[in-house]
Amino acid sequence: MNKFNAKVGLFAGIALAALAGSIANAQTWAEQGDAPDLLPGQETQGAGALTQITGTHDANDIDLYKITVTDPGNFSASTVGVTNFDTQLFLFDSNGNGVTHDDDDPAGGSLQSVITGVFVGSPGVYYLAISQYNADPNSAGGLIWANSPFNVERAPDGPGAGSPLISWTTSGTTADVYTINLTGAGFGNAGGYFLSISGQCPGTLTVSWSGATPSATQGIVFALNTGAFVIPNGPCQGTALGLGTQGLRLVNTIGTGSGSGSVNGQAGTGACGGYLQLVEVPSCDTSNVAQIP
Ligand SMILES: [Ca+2]
Ligand SMILES: [Ca+2]
Ligand SMILES: [Ca+2]
Repeated sequence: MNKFNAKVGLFAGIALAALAGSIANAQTWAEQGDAPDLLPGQETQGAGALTQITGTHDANDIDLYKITVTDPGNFSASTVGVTNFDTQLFLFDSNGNGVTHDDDDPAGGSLQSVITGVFVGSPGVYYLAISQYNADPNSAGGLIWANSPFNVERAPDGPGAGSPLISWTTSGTTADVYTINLTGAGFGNAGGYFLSISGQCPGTLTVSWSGATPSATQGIVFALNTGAFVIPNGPCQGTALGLGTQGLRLVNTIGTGSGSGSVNGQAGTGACGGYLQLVEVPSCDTSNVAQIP
């Protein structure tokens, strides 16, 4: 990214603070109280990648979390090896329509669950539900997914497949604790502000964004590592990034246009494998963190 025309001022605090020590990551979300069974669920809150959710099922409990899928090609949610009971995982879109579901591990034959981005069309806000077998989601049309086959990740295939979540079946499930491991995911409070990077490194990269506030200003911030850097001053003082301090710098400030758009830049070898994140002013919303190819 060293040929991007760096600008200072609006985010000048970042350069100063790059000298400060790194700040611990907070990439796990622990259930607060009881996550709701239905939308709007419980919003996971933090910066950077969301790598794990931990929680507790009460008897007959369902827990639904608002997350973001930042990288559909690498998205996964899994309870295999980290949860003991017979789990089910379900992913719903921002309107509560079913996206993907698994009951029992398609690969290993265990009773825990794995879902991927295979049916996730685009990055954005999604709702991840964990239930204990055999509590299943209903829409106005009935079951959103058929009860079986168990060992197959499936898009909605039940009689209620075309309508959003409104209720769950109950079947006398018992209290237990769970852990869900995630990849390609971010926290729910990241909203719909997304960054993606295409192209080659070294070479020409295209940085694309969507879901920004129209006509706002955004900074493109680079770092060699992910982390939880907090902007120390300036208009976004206190905003936590998903970036660490290695090589941290503002590479450009640009408009958001209509809220989506793209910009090209030349990336040198020193930028390859690094990370970019967008910060919008004046809202100080942050995008997901994307890795340079
Ligand atoms: Ca719960
Ligand atoms: Ca619940
Ligand atoms: Ca299961």
